[in-house]
Amino acid sequence: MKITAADVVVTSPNRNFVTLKITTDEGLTGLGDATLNGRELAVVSYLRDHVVPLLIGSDPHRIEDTWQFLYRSAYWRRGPVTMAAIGAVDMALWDIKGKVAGLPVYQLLGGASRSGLMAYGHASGASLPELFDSVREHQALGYRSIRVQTGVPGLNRIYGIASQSGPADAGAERYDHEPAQRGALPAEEDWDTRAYLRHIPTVFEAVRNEFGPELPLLHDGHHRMTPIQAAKLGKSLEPYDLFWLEDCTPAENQEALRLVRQHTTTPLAIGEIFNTVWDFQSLIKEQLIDYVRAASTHFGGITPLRKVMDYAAQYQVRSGFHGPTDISPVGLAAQMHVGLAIHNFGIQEYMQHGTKTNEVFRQSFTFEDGYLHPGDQPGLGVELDVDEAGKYPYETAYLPYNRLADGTVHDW
Ligand code: KDG
Ligand code: MG
Repeated sequence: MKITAADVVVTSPNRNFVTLKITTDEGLTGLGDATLNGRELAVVSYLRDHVVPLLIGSDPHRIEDTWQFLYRSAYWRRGPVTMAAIGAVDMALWDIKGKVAGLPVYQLLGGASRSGLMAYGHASGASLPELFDSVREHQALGYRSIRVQTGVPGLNRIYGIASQSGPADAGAERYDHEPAQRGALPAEEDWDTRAYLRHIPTVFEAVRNEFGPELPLLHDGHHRMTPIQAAKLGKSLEPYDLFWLEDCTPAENQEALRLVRQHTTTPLAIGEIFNTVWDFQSLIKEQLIDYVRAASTHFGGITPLRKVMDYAAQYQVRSGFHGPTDISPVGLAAQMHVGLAIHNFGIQEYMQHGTKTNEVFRQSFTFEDGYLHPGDQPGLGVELDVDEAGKYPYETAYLPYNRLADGTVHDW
């Protein structure tokens, strides 16, 4: 079998997505997600100009070899653009292999290790009453684990508060553009870490009082704290028994996690902006984290995601793959197959795509009683409706950024 075509499809139904569609001489097709939120067109060029010409005529069955060839022959290794492009090729080849075998990809990875994937959704509110409504709304949608983000008194606009609120049946449209926003320039948000550190423990105390001790609760610090601030937050949240505290410090400074670990037993999750297995090497080996936040899309696909999880298994570190709406249904499906197959699955983030996105990407996964399952269609179980995709041209959109009260740019 040979690859005869590889097309890059850009579409913006509810938000921008970049999808690679590989076609073989036997008429089979495979899909890969190459969406890099806010920098989408850089990956489009990388694929169209530098990867697609290398794929034509090659054997789609050679997944590992193709991955190593694209990674090593570029010479310029790693980085989100390169790894999103390689990830899309890798997913598309697994999709094709599954279709040839007549099996869902999880069967090719060793078969199911569980019947479903526990998923968490995003509850948020500017105030406590809004937050409680949002938690109830997510419970009504079926979620059994919930991420909690709230407004902070004195700050106007911060990460993680859904831009729209509404009844449970509108939940699927809530995260259309989140957290990127359409427009020519990025939106500016404000930040004050001391105000945040004072407020967040009171929020978790209130949520525990309202919803009891059982509900698994998560929180995302979104890279904003210094190591000692993160240590303080982890310690102050211990009474509320978090499932995890995510991205408590900026990911570049991995030594920070040593200091945080010395002070708190709150479990730590990190890595949604990592793009290779090597980014996790020390953190896993030194047991500085509890959950791997990588996404198939930005991490080079299914092949390296499986490898990092096998490595993590030796250190009792579990998966918590990144699943916001900027991971397309193809990328989400890819990591659901990995999550179902590995032994050390932890939890899967699942925010729900909008209606138009679900018309462009026809999916076969299910979400029942808080558990996801990728379905049993051969391959990844997602098909792209190219005509539907064509209705929605790319629209410029950027992630917001932060400034402190004195105008200093801060981590977002
Ligand atoms: O594109 C950036 C988003 O994917 C990110 O802000 C979402 O932090 C995020 C999360 O945990 O889902
Ligand atoms: Mg995050």
